[in-house]
Amino acid sequence: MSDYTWFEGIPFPAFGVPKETLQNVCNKFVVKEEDLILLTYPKSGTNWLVEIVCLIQTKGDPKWTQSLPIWDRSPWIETDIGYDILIKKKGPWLMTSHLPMHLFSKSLFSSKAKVIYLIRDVLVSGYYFWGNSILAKKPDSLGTYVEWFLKGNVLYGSWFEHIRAWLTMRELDNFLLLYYEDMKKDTMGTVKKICDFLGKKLEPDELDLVLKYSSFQVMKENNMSNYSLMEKELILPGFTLMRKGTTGDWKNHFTVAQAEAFDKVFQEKMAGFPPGMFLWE
Ligand code: PPS
Repeated sequence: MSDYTWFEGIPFPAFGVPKETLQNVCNKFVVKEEDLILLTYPKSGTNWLVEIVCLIQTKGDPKWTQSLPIWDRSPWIETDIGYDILIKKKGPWLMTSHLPMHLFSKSLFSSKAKVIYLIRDVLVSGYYFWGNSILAKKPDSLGTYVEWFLKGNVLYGSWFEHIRAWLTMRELDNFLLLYYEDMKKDTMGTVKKICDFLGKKLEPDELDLVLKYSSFQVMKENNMSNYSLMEKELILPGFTLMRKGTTGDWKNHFTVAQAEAFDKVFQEKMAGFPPGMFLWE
């Protein structure tokens, strides 16, 4: 079994996410008004979002995305390396986080810092990603992973609780909710939505460049974005960030019983949200 960093009853990767950093993020870190925070539960399409935001900032010029690792462009606040980069750097900050809401810096909730929260049906992606790294306990089958996932016994805790909590901010002006499934269907529409939210005006040819350089194929070949620079001792054969990049992959993997078990927990946990709130099939 992999070791974890346990914090407030939630397991985090033992490598790179120490308790002290989690405590600092939660209690000490002060978000600035001009910051932009990209928030996701793991495997929601975080890196795709980071790539798009970076390319919007450069108006489609890929020099930045092709010369600096993605985790240095938008540091992960809960990692020791990311936290260190952020506290040493003068703002405004672009940062990424998978943290559940109750463990994020309290300063966010009284600030006008912008937050983009991206959600996705993540289970199958997580099964392959964590299973091919040494960061998480390896399940003996997808069935076992489904059981762990439904109980929230996985890295970063319950996906359901993560979404429920962060979506309490969804009516705020400084909060943009995105869906991976929507991004796939209408990438240009999503990029324009992000531009509007950030107050960025890009020309049509610049928008085309954003799309081009954040495409699955280009990101897969970009060593600064495809995690090929990840420490080799953390990964197992078969590890990849850019696995398939599709929606609805559960249909290729779940048994009928697993799909029913998932639906049942989903209905219970997400009761209270308006119908049509979640876009996955
Ligand atoms: S992580 O490790 O939690 O930060 O992973 P995350 O980036 O959130 O999610 C990885 C999944 O996102 C897919 N991805 C993309 N899909 C479409 N287009 C682009 N450009 C893109 N970039 C990353 C990636 O393939 C992972 O999904 P799966 O289903 O595993 O392929």
